[in-house]
Amino acid sequence: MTYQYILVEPEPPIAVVRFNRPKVLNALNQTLIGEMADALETLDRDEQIGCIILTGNERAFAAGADITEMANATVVDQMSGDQFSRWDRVRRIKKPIIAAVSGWALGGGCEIALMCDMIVASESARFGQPEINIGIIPGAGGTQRWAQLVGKARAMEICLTGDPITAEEARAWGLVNRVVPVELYLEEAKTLARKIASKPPLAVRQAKEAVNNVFNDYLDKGLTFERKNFYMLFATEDQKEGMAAFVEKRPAQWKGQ
Ligand code: CO8
Repeated sequence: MTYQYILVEPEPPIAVVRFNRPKVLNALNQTLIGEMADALETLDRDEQIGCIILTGNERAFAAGADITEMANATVVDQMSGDQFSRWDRVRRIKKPIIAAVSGWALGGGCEIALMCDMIVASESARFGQPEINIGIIPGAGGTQRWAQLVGKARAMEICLTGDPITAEEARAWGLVNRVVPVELYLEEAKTLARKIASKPPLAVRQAKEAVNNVFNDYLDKGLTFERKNFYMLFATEDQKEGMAAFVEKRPAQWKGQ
């Protein structure tokens, strides 16, 4: 499997899918999201693979959606692009996915980590939803999954301040399974993945599906609601200003327009 923005490293019975845009901290462009969905679906069909790891590099898991790609998008571009159909494909993967996170997991990057079934973090990992700082909100499930996983007060703070939390805070909040030194996080994720891959595959699949069932009804409605609000913000001047300010490396001037 050869892709432009990800690397796929099969190590049966596990496989590692690695985001590979290091110069922009693995910012998620549309092509990368499509490649991730393709690779995960291919591995999901591969009988040799029992568990999948999604990772980035030590400095960044992924610093969010590619702001340069989104900066000039209109509501019509957002709606007609139907980008979330690619994200939905990740939700349908039947094999367990472990996020091995070091450095920044922000915006859409954090949302990918939260879509995974478990998270192993390095001590340097930082989780957050900084969309508010560029005039938008999370669009790939952040408002819904944070609220479900850590409660309303913490979800509000994450989404309204944009401030990230540390790996240790994420562990204390129940978001992360393990926190280990940076040189060990990928190996720790592989050990966990190999353990799961050694279990009976059909029982593993049914267990994942059953746990996710707790969240599914609420998520289906919540994701639709969040997407509408996300799209709507692309009609505002504050979204254009917020993203232009990021690209031009200056503070944004909000107008409430
Ligand atoms: N998009 C595009 N480029 C990025 C992004 C990004 N999200 N993040 C970092 N980069 C680029 C920088 O522009 C910089 O490029 P250059 O070297 O050409 O100037 C390079 O990566 C390195 O970044 P910094 O120099 O900024 O590195 P620092 O260590 O100083 O700062 C930070 C690291 C704090 C992570 C900083 O880069 C930052 O704030 N990045 C943006 C974080 C952010 O706002 N993420 C949310 C994006 S919006 C989003 O994810 C919405 C998801 C909606 C659903 C999905 C739809 C597709």
